[in-house]
Amino acid sequence: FASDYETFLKQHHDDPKSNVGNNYCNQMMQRRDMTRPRCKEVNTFIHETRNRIIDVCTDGGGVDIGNGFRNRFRVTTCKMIGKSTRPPCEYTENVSPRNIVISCKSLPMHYDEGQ
Ligand code: T3P
Repeated sequence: FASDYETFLKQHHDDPKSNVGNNYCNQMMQRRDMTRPRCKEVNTFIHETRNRIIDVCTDGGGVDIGNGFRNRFRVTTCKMIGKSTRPPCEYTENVSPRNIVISCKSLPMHYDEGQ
């Protein structure tokens, strides 16, 4: 499952939060390859250490909710503006600590929203 983990990190891990100029989401979605061949509509970047993210997959690091583990992390969620997923795409960003859910196969694999 190592490659799923690498993909998870590429799409969802950015710590410390990169300083990429005036539009974080537009830059990061492109840099992390989520705007080709189509733009991904919603994607969250987690600004926490790898170890804290890996820890979420254990009972100590997150609350087991059956389909994954929940914890409160600092994140930036990027949302595509408009309906067309044809690049180039524009994104808005929402920055906050929020409850998120990560599903694991021993390592983090998949991002979900928490409540
Ligand atoms: P992935 O499986 O590549 O991690 O839920 C569908 C996809 O959208 C899934 O992608 C997770 C991603 N997503 C976010 O990253 N943040 C969000 O807030 C939501 C709702 C979805």
